[in-house]
Amino acid sequence: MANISRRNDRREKEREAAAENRRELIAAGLNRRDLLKMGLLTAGGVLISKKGLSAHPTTRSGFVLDDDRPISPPTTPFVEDMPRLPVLKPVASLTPTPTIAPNTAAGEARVVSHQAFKQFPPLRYYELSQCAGLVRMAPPNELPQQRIWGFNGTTPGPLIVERYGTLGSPQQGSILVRQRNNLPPENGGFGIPSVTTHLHNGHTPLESDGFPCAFMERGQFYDHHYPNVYAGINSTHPGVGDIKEAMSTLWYHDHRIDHTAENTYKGLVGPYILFNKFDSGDETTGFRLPSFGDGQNPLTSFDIYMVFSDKVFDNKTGLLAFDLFNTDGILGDKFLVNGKIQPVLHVSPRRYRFRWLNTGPSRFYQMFVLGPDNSTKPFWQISTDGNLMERPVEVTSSRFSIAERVDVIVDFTREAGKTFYIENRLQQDNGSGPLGNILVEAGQGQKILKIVVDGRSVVDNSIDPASITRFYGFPNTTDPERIVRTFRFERGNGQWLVNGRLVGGCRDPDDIRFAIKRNSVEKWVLQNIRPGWQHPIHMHLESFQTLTINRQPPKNSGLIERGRKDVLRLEDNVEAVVYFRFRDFVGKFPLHCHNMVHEDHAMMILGQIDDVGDTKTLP
Ligand SMILES: [Cu+2]
Repeated sequence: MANISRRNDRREKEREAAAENRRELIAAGLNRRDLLKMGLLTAGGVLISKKGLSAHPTTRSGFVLDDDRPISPPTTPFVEDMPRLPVLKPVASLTPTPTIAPNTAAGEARVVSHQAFKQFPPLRYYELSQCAGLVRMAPPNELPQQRIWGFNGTTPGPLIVERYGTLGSPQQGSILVRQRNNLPPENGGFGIPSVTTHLHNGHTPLESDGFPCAFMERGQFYDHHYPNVYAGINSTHPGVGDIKEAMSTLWYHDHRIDHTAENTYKGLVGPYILFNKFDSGDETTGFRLPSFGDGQNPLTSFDIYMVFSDKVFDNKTGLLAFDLFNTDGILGDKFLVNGKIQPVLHVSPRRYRFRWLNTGPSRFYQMFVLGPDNSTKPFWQISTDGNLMERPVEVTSSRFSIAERVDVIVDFTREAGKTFYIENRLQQDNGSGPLGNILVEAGQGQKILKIVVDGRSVVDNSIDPASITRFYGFPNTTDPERIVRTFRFERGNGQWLVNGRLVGGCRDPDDIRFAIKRNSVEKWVLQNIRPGWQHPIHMHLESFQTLTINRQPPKNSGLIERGRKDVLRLEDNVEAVVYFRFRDFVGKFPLHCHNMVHEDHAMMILGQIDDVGDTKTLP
């Protein structure tokens, strides 16, 4: 025992020394390129250990053990209430008035004209200021206030709640969100005040999508036009779009090339919900899912957005820490819901809809509802990535990696007086992804949220998910494809590649590597043949459907694996085939890994949609 303890003491000192030295390098403003020149970085992208920069041991399999990440100071769990995210209110007008052509004279950062402004004139305006804010993430006196970057100075940002238009007036859903960059020049160690805001899962004209190279610098603004229309409006389902392409749980976040992990970790994430007359937000109409209400009142609001993130805090200062030199992926040892570490939610004895979003940067979850005596409470999963499945599926857990969303219905009707926990039981020791499917025992995982059923009894007009036999159904996947393309996600030189290359960066013309023909069908083969690494692959503009995984149709009922997603959790030794329709809008977009650290180093490929397309099968 004495031996082990002595060795751990030494490791602890090395870990502290390495962290200290890395802090000094970051404070000196040196980037990876500088370090490579100075010989402090190996060709593999790892800080060399002999200078005391890295306490990383490397295993025989080549994995870097991620045990020199800092350990956060202790915090007391389940003290503070989980915040319900406030709903953003529209503004009556914007100054200057939004224009179709970029208003560069007035400081707009956009360089491409709005392509669907006349077809879907925005009926409501919103404005968000990206700025620094002081927030408390832990109970008082446990961690200092954190200087975050957030939307209107908060993280997560305010909830945008919108509604699709209807037949005959699809423009009813159209909005414009003006983003302003009011970030400070100093970053406190990480983050850059040069941003671009992506609406994740939006079927959005691409000049408003938050292209990773469409930078908005300090002092500038950027008008994002979100028509909020079903895909197919100009093609397969003219006029109103395909209801089977309805989306519900989206989010917005920074997407700056090379710096997305830092900027989102620093706070630039926010939730977005779309309702329609079926998924109506009112439990007395449509599919009769639990009511959204005003999102705040616990006696009328039963549809609750939960933003999960994991973070690590500097052991000495208690301030949020981000390791710029970790390229495997960053794991936090503190778990936050809606900006608070391990909070408490009080509910009434009735059904609730929870919308679960994982903002990473690098952790995968398998969430269970843990009940009294380490029991596991079943619940209903109704969506994947914000898109309702064909029907609800009863499950005992939901797995989701970075940027994936699942909506679930949990029934607390007969649970008055009891206490539950949202518990992650998926074992993950390294930012590269979980190693296999190892689950810990009930009660031995990470308890992230405590739920106490001590709220007042209220009427429940929502319907039992067991009696819902069909939402919209899935769109067909039988129309023939124009082309099959293959994308290999792989590792090289300690960085992350797609088809053998890093993303080229934002040189003109933005390193566009393939072109899709508008209003065509494509099949994509997504490959990850390297053992041990997992990549949540994200595509913009359209949801896809999974046809096969390792040449087999999706397992079990297949609904969860098959159903319209925008992130494919590409596990190791996997080849997946997915089906896409690219409709309605043109422009440039990225395909990338959503482990945000992989994305920044630089597992991304840029393409475009135009009216010609190309025939590159291996772009
Ligand atoms: Cu990845």
